[in-house]
Amino acid sequence: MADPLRSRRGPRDGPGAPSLTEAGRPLDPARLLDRLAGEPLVRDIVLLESTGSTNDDARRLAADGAAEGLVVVAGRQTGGRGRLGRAWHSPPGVGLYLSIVLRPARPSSESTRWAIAAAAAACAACRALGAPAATVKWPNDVLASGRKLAGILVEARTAGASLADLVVGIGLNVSHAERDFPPDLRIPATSLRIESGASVGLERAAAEWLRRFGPLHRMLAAAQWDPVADAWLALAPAARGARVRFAAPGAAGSDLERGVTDGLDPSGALRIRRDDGSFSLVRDAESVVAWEP
Ligand code: BT5
Repeated sequence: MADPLRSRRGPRDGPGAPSLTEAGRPLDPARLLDRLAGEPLVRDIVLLESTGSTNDDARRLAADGAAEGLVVVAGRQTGGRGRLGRAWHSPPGVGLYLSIVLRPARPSSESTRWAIAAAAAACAACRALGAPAATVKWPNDVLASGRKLAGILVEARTAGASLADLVVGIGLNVSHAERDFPPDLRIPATSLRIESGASVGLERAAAEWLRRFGPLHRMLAAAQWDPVADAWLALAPAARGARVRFAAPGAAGSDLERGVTDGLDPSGALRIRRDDGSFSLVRDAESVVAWEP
């Protein structure tokens, strides 16, 4: 991990600091904590100018005993990760790359609930930050006009059947221009700036997410799933009533079935009603190969 700045002051504060508008300025931990006044989730912030992956850093700190509420945030990532070994493109200065350590005393089978909560909070934050048409695609992509605005990566460490700790990472495209994205993304990408034309600062983006995620996390930690699922469903129009083609668990790779989405089960899996009235539960995004209008 490179150069942690644990202080609550940003690296550019003080005399001689460059005068920058909030957009384009590095995230400042003190200003982020000010913005979070009244939201108790964040206890400490590790700010890194550059790192491999904030999720890796947060997992290491969690394994070393970091308390719930430790946030790792970086100006850029050289090895930003998505799910299944995929990369998260993390150029300097334009994106939010943030991970938080959580320690809910819950069964490990519930870890996907936190991905659902984090995605709902990210989508609601994006709506508040100038992308009013943002929606969630199951389980945890935030899209605007079919382009990806944010992604969530939840990684759990277990102790027996319980969660030892959870690291929830968010990558949110804030002030990218079109040219800042690589051409070969699976889903085209977008940013808050592209969606709204307006400038959003990284602290504001982080605060909007954390202020929404905090209450959802506390509900899940208190075993309250329904309000979190409802918050997510309200932002995920394709999660109910959309025709899909999907691979049922255990099916051979090319063996696809058709059905209609029917919300979430309590583990966060997508329920799909087949045309014959039976149900299937899908647990990984790759099993749903086509969302039909
Ligand atoms: C995700 O994975 O969407 C989860 C991304 C989580 C990133 C955060 S950043 C802070 C923390 N530290 C980390 O190392 N990770 C977390 P997935 O659903 O697997 O999507 C990955 C796919 O999204 C890639 O294969 C690309 O096609 C696409 N992609 C990569 N970078 C992107 C970007 N900046 N914007 C939009 N799409 C992107």
